[in-house]
Amino acid sequence: MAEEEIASRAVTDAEATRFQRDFPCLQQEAHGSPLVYLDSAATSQKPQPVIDTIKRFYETSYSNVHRGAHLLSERATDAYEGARSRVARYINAADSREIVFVRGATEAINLVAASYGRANFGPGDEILLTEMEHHSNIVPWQLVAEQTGAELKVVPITDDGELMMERVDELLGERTKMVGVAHVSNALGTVNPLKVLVEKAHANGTPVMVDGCQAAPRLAVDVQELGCDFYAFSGHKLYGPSGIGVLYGRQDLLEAMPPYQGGGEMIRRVTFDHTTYAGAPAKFEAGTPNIAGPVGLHVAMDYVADIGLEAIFAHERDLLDYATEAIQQIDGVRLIGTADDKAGILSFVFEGVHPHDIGTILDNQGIAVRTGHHCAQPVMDRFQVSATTRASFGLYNTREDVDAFIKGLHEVKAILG
Ligand code: 7TS
Repeated sequence: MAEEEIASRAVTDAEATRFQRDFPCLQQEAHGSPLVYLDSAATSQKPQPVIDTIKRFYETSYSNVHRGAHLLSERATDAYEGARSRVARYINAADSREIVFVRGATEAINLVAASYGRANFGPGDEILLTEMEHHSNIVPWQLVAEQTGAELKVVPITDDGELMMERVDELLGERTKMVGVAHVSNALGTVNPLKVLVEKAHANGTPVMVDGCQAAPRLAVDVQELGCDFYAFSGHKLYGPSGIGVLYGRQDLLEAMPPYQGGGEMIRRVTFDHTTYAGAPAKFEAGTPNIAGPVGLHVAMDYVADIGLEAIFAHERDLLDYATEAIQQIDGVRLIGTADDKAGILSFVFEGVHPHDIGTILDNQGIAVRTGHHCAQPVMDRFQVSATTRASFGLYNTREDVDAFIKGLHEVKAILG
């Protein structure tokens, strides 16, 4: 996309300031200064319509779903299934039966690893991951590898934090039974060339599991265009409630997969001798689900879609460029993650200063960032650091927030530098 076109479609700072007013949690001071929230990659704040809808749902329509023959159950079921259709539209799935409600991205990936993996992996088979994965797209595959005798292979990353795409062809082989990749890296901000990767994997007959946790809140996701087989994300990073997430799976794959957990609502017929299962997605939603979660997520998706994901991405990208330029003027700063294609996530280290100290000094000025390994220890190993400081942007951040953050870093330097 041409740069002017991106700029003309970006959320403006004035709009972001207006959106900020929709988020009650942002209307407060922290340690005597106005709160500057730069930790949306960990979790985002919730707009008033999401909070109000959840409250109203509990006040007027709450009941269990898919069972009672009464008015409230009907209302709750309609709201729950309406949310499923909303999610399908959000990521352009072909059918709402391809949407499984889970606890979050972590559970979505565990579900695929346990169900698809145990059914399809054997000794000597390979699972191809990348060096920039979040632990939740590594450990579930390690668990199933231990159980099946499969092995992990890893696509390395460059000094800029980009996938070494030229290594993919040699790593994809006859034994590769799954590719697992983040759409956007939470530790580096890199946006991965998914379409190319999916094409390569499919040419090899290998399905692709995408961890879309950091992409779904900031990029327009079209699972049909991407061509991926599975796509996972969490509601809480998408301005919705925590405890609700989404697994998208291609219908033929979901139908062929065995259940992940057993219990109520996932069966067709149960006897002590034999049980038959419901079709997807019910087969993967055993027990009473999080009922209000999808209802809140529905409204969060409406909120984000009204603003427009292209406009949100362009705005976060503007903040990233503005912050990147300013932070590079500070002596001793080293950026971790300098890919060409980056989303609104800025990770860095400060020579001789521990990230936790940076986090504490910024917090004293009301600025919330995340410090640590970001559940991506292989990334830390790759860049030979134990931790980074990370500022991440949301639709409600402004250049004024970035100015406060940069001023805060100068303060860090004055105290510790
Ligand atoms: N994948 C990515 C890329 C993530 O960023 C996260 C959470 C997860 C998976 C797991 O999501 P969950 O909702 O199931 O926990 N990332 C972060 C983070 O960067 N800081 O706190 C949580």
